[in-house]
Amino acid sequence: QKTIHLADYQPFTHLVERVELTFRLAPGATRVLAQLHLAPNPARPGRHPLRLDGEGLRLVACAVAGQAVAPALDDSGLTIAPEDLPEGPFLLETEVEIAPEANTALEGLYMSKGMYCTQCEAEGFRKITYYLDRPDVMSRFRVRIESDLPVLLSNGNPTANGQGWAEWDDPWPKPAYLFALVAGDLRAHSADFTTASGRKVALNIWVRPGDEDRCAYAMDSLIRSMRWDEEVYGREYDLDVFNIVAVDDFNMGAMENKGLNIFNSRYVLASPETATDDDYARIEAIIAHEYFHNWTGNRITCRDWFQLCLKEGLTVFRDHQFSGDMRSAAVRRIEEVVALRARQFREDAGPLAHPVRPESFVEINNFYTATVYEKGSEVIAMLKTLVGDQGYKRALDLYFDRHDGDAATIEDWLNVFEDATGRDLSQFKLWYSQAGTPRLQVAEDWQDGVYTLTFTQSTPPTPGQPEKAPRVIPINVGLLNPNGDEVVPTIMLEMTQERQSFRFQGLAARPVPSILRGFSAPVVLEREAPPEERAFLLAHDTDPFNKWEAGRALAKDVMAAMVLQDAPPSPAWLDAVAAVAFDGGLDPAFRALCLRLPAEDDMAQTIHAMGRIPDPARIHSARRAMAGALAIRLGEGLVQLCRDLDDGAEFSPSAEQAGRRALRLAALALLARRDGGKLAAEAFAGARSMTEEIGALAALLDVGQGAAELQVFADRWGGDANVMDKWFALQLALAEPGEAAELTERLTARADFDWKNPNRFRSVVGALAANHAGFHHLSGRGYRVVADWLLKLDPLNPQTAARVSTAFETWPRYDAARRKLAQAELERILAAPDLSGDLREMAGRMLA
Ligand code: DPP
Ligand code: ZN
Repeated sequence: QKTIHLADYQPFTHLVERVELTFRLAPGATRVLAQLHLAPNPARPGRHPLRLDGEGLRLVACAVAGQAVAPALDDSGLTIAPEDLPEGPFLLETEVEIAPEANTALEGLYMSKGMYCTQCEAEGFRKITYYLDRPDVMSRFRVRIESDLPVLLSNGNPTANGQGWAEWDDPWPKPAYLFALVAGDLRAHSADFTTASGRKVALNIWVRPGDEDRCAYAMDSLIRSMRWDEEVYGREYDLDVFNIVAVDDFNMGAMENKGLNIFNSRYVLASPETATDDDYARIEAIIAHEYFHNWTGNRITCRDWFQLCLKEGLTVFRDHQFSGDMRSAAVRRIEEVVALRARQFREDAGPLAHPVRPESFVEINNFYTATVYEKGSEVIAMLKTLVGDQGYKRALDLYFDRHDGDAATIEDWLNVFEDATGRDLSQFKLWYSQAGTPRLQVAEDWQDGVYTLTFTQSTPPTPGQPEKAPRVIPINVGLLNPNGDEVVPTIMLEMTQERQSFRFQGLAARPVPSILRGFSAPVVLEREAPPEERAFLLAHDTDPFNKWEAGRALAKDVMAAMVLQDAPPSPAWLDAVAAVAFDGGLDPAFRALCLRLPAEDDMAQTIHAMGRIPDPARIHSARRAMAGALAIRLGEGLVQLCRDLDDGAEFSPSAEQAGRRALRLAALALLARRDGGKLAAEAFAGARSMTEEIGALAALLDVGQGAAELQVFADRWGGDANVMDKWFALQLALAEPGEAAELTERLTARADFDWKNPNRFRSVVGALAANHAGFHHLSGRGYRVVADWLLKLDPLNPQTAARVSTAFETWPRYDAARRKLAQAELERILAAPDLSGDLREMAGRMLA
């Protein structure tokens, strides 16, 4: 396996001026004819051989300037010697044969339930034809598809079609990873959109027959995304058509191919009966994300894969902004941070930690990570906080102006901020090169009316980076009077040193600080505070994120004391939660978030950061006990809450209604601990939406009930794979620690456990891995079952196997017995014959 280094970047020897592709589709033997109009790249003077990437292709013919040539072939491509190449521009023609029906890796051209589709990011195009498969090689593509299937799609605009063929022309130069082709018996849900400058765009969402009536929400999200990008970023769509295709077998969430986005069907299809409120929110966010890539990713792409965060961090940031504008910004921010801590902080604290812009990799597919995406987005959020809204707007305008049509780098990105704002960002750039989550300690001082906050930053060592330099950290702070009034509204403190003090004068009394408002930097705030202060902020903070955060910190303090000191659930915490739960003046969605207890894995991460060894079984019991105590403390009020929130209104996926449902279901889950699930069973029977159906079922399973309801659910939804994925995942999420592995074995033995489908694999094997106490059960069975399935999937679909393997990344935090068991499984994986490069890299890094 070869390691690729950022420092080794060189422009390619040749340029591609134009590409013409013809596809003669057949499941077992598709022919791909390629005409590449090539020219030597002036940036690489001298005569060079032509090296093209290609994997799993059968070369049928190859000609240069009309003359047949015999290139040197190997496993990863072909080489044509300089003496076989003309000196100036020339035409290279190749014909290859591939077998889409045999493609189980779901990269390149493959088949899903009778339809052809492609996935080329990052390096899938080389499985379709010989090409210069790297993002800085951009070209215009014309495509002809020949097939008897009724719908034939590719990038760009349709130019001509007839019986059994269609032609497409994409006027925008693009790298091969944005190429797409779809052929199938599909139906469209259509609409149109007129851009700000009056261009009329045909919008289609293509699905299998029967699914047309589940596309309305995705279409609505698309139209709102298109409008929003015009209004907020001044970016218009640039083709006559925008197509989205839903496919059931897909490794990722979705893919932003130019003019032809391809989506995992679970992020397109929605109806009230089949999609939860969370599904609706995700569909909205992912539709927006892929659409926004049209400018941040496609019009401006990445020079090389090390720059992946250039498009992903920015596009995640943009989809966060969009969701915040469409829904409650405060609630969205809290959910973003919950996800960031659960996935990115976890990654940053373990053996897979890497910088937002990595400097080397073996398999690029392994770097589509929470760090590149989510931390990449947080870095941009900080940049915006530092330069202000106006500075950000000027920088982005300059970015689009200066780099439209480019394959750009993080240096280009930071330069536009420096040029637009006059700021020196050399220290800020450390956020792109240093891995690890900074810890921020706070000391306070109050003397003679002067209040001083002193911060100290440090970042633990990460693989290959023992020492870290201090970073720029924007710390948003507000101060409250002891009576609850805000005396200093949010201001940004810009920390640049390892240790730094900030003074506040003219205060009448010692204030209570609200630090890191809005989660203004992706750091761990290490500040011990008495429970009274946390409860005070939960009651009075004007910053909604920090208000929630105070309750979260209090809950974590309580859980840690229960786990480490056998303490009972603290009455102060119970009272504080009760006050929020029943405060009708607060947004129901916010109240629901405050009722959610910290996840077990998150708690293990926190206990580990305290220098202690987390015990998954104890954490699990403590969390249960907290829920039980809360159910008792909230008492009959919960029944009233459920009643008040059930207003019988007609279903709408609005954030407002979703918030009411979330609070009602949170109350229902607590009530189940008091009444054995009586009300939850009624709610299940009377459910009018998937949110209620799955929420009530979860409440039942959580108290050991629900067997009959599980059966009802399976009978009702057995024909709907996306809904059944929920059925599989929910049981595993709520399985008792000692039973999770065995349940997995039972579920994987079912005929409908279609393990080659990535969604189903993740819903079962991924769900076991996400059951913290079950996966880390001391029997070692959780580790073993997951490892067995990774080894089984790897030969067919290395990308998904490698992704799910990150379940093991936390092994170093546990006790010696668990570490030994987990290590043994990773070693067993590494020793497997014919292991994929993807999984080998992951297992190797986790053991290093
Ligand atoms: N399709 C993936 C995404 O949009 C990779 N680009 O993030
Ligand atoms: Zn993306």
